[in-house]
Amino acid sequence: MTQTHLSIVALAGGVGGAKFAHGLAQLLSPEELTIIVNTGDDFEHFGLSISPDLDTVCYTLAGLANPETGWGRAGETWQAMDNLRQLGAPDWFALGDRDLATHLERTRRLKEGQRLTEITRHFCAAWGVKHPVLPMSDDPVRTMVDTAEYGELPFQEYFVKHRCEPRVRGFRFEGIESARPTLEVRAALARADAVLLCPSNPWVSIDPILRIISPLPLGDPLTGAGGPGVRVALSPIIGGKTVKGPAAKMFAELGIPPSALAVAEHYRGLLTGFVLDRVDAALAASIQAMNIQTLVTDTLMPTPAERKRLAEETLRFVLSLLPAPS
Ligand code: FO1
Repeated sequence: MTQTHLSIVALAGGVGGAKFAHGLAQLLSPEELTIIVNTGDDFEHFGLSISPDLDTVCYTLAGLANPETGWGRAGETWQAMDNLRQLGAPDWFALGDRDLATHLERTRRLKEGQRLTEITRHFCAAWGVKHPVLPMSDDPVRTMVDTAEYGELPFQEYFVKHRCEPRVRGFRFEGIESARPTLEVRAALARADAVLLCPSNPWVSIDPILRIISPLPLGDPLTGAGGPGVRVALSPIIGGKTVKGPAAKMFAELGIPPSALAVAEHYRGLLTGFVLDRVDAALAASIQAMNIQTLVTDTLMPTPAERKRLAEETLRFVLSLLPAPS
């Protein structure tokens, strides 16, 4: 597939989102694809402003990501971290030397008054990322995880420090009420033919973005009038498990058996299409019964070629869902 002349917006967070966005970026031009990224995972550490999901998406698109972890940079060195450890500093969040430069410069620019959107655009240009990567908002949003053992934990403490082990009772997105979608996010959604919800964690990666953009008109799913009528999600849950990250564990702890069907139900009322793995083919009928069209395919993305293949199949599916031109 080459030029589709479609305008696609992908909502992404975490490693699964970054991989799928990379697949899309191999097929669509920068005019055709915009990626809106979760910033609820952002936090301050050692006085630095860290935006893990933005960095994961940008490093992945730039071909700079660490292939083993999916986050951080390839060929990383750890001199600063080793020295911090020697000084007795907190070492639960691993900051590589190259990655540290990103946080130092982001923090400096934010302190100068630049918007996170502008800073991300500048970083993308420096790293050779051509597709627009937009933070969901320039206003701070902080995901808080309510846990049985520790009460409310800031997201990175839950995710990294406690290795997602505490039992989840719910989520709160601090600052979400006053956070606004940026002009760039509004413009991308206004011209979009379709919005794709990447195979990211529905609770902590996609929900904050949906909360931010929910005041914007999403259009009629049948006619496409008034906004991007086609909305397609990809399941991050395959055979009841997540490839990476705590999404399946979160569903279970919130009393919902984890499955692709549970993901489709989570987004109920929003979707026109849903992509699920072959191992979950038996769930397709129940999803179709919710008036959501389905694509059943291989959704694992172990290689860049697989990312591209899944993106290509998803785009063909999107094309089939678009209203016929009148
Ligand atoms: N994830 C970890 O599991 N351990 C880490 O030490 C860690 C460090 C880190 C540094 C920079 C960065 O951009 C991401 C980092 N991540 C780390 C990943 C990150 O916390 C999560 O992938 C996301 O927030 C979840 O979407």
